[in-house]
Amino acid sequence: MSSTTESRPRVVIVGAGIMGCSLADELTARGWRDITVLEQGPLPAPGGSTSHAPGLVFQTSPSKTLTAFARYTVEKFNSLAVDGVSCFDQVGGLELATTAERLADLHRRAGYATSWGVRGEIVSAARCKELWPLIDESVVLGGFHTPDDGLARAVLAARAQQARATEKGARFLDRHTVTGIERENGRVTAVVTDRGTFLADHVVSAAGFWGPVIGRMAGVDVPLQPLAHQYARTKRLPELAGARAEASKPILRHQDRDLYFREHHDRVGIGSYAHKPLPVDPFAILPYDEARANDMEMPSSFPFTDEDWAPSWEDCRELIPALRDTEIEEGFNGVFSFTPDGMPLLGESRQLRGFWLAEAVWVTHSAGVAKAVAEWMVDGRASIDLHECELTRFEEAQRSPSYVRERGSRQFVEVYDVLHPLQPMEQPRPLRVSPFYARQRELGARFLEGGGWERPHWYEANAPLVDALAPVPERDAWSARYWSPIAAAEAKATRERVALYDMTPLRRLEVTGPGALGFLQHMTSNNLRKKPGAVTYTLLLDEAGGVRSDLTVARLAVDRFQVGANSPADLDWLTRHAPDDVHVRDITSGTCCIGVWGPLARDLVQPLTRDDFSHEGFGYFRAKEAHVGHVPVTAMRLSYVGELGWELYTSADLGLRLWDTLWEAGREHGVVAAGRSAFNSLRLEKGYRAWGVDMTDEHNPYEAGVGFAVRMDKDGFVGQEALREISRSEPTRRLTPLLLDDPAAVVLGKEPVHVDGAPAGYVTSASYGYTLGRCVAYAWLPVLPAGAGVHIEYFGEKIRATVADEPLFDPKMTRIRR
Ligand code: FAD
Ligand code: THG
Repeated sequence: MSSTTESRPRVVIVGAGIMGCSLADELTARGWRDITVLEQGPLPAPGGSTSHAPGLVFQTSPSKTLTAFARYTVEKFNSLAVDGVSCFDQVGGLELATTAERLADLHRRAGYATSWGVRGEIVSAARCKELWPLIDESVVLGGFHTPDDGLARAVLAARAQQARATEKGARFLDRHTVTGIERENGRVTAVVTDRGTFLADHVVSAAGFWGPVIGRMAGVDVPLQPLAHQYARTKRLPELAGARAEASKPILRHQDRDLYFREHHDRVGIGSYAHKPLPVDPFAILPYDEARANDMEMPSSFPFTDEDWAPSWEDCRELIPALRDTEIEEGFNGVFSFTPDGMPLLGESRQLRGFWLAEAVWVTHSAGVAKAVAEWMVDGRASIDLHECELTRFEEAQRSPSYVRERGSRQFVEVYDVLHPLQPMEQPRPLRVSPFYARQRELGARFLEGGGWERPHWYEANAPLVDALAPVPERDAWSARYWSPIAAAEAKATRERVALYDMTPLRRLEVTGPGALGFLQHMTSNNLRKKPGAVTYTLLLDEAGGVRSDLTVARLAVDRFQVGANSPADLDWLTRHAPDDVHVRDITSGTCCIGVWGPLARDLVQPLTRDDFSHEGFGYFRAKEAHVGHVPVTAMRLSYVGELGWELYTSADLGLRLWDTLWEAGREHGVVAAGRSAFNSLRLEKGYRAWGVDMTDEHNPYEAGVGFAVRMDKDGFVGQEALREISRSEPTRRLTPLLLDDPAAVVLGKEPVHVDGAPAGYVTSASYGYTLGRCVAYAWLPVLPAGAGVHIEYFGEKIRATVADEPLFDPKMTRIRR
């Protein structure tokens, strides 16, 4: 890029649905002018998903980021109007419960709303009837009312934003079909259409469910699956006769039957997720055809299939008896995008620089997404945490067409299900397994899934150990899911004897080359200029000082480092910044890792090796290449569970041998295999943060409690300038350790925390601390002194907790450093 284009980059956006229009507006609002939006269909309703979206906006989601997107959409659309008609109709939202399980879940959703700042309250069946007089309240147990939700007028909002962007210099060209993306040296250079070529420094695919088609032109995977979803309108209802407003009652969800409702004057509009998944091939959809413009269906609209609708229609009539006297007047099977994890696909592609995605975005989140992507493009970073949405979050194994199709379809099915936070998808499994998988199965591992990996949560083989425990408090049915008292036994065995943990899914990067040290020094916050053999805990910060990740960096040789990382985004971030004399490689697949931790770890490992594993010969946070039995390992003396021991790495082919060697030698020490459930408990007792849960790039290291890993006296690292400013001011919030007062109480994460009776923050992660005999919860809260009392809201109940001093366990580190 020449410097002139750098200051005034040329941007081409593909697609003028709600996403493309919002993005053009947010980019021009930030001073970028040279914006061209190419759209194959005719504006203002070009025929994508936006053209007929009924526009329901329920803001509340388990995801803080999605909720923030939705809040911004509501705020923005409320301020936009076309010809005096507002782009948002704030009729409120109402979610109904017809089962006890759903009612409990609504309490949980009310908790999310409070945590993320959305107004809402649980209401009685009678109040539901008041809000929606047509429902039969005898089938309803209660509801969740959110007065600030409502209806987005999606086409109007697209037009309004198009107009604003046009005023500031953007141009919108409809009836331009994109047919190719040109590139040179790994960068995008131009977009080809049936009516000419458009040079571009940045191209954003906002093509909705056509994303994979545009992606293929660019050589970029776009892991989304389009599915059809039924939407229908009834005939006029006498009960609604005379309605002057388009809608006056809250948008309504009946999730127990996978249905939602809105008014269209005196008709009712109904959407259903109850039918079987109806996947659509985005490559098979006919392009807009000018010659047939008048008789052509919109490409995103398929004929209504009555047989898929029939069962739902019965459910509608049960809830709203007035529907028994009417019929569906019109309906269609409308297509939109689903991703393997239900989250949008945002960000610049790793495969092609300058090629961005803003895909799989609901109308609900559109303005918030547009703002975040525009910030990202213009400033290099968004002001809110996007890690759940980043395109780079998927592993190689999660991008195959069959994975995307299976998971996408499953997302459709589960859209309104009551989902436990730990509940894994059932298919396709198993996908990735460690070399110890066979042994884990023999030991009765209960697996959950993460990043495609099978991860033992606990081992049934350890059940006999439960008898020797002090009684573990009984749990409510919800927190007892995906949990077993066996985790307590595994935690105890780790604290008292020794345990093997499968750490294979922990992401490992190798950074090599003459520039490796200088590069890592520049990219991270701690000092890595140490002799080979040193391991350092350090942070990846962004320019604003936000925590992008926390890493361990082992200097294995002068020019060779092994990095323990978090998400695939870390690989992307490092690769993106690496100079030519530095090579960054993900070595996770093909290698494996066992954590051997507990007071007897040394007794277990030392006899297996001629290398010195004594405290003097192998100090804390040191690394060594050694042999354990027949197996060459890289050993690192550190422990996320806060006990003496090592992470032992080897190649995958030798993994099983390593496991068996340790297992055999461990018998006399009472070794156990231990799972993630115990692991999470132990690390919280130790106060070790989990990146992505406890802290993200929204937080600086000081408030997150990892300021000890920042060396301000070091010469120049990313984020240092910003931290100079930040380190001078007093923090206003802090990642705060809490202990629940009642030894039998538990919370799970994301619950709101009340201080002096008012919501003040939210829990990040929580687990019962088996050593402490209390549930540990970390929460983002205003700065509070140790001993302060707070309340955590769990299913509508207020549970007492107390701010603690950290670390809660072994503050003098006597267990690790010996
Ligand atoms: P689109 O609106 O599909 O826009 C993409 C544009 O790209 C299209 O106009 C297309 O013509 C253009 N394009 C594609 N290929 C090319 C090419 N090669 N060259 C040029 N242009 C191209 N969301 C909610 O938030 N609330 C709801 O209540 C809701 N209900 C829904 C109900 C139905 C029946 C459907 C179908 C969807 C619903 N959605 C809802 C989802 C929502 O409509 C979509 O997620 C959203 O509209 C997607 O917007 P978009 O701009 O990303 O995509
Ligand atoms: N092992 C390895 N790499 C990792 C992790 C791991 N990288 C990602 C993630 N986990 C990083 N998180 C932590 C958190 C805490 C510690 C290590 C990795 C830790 N902290 C000590 C403490 O805070 O007292 C020591 C810090 C220090 O001495 O600087 O051990 O699990 N390989």
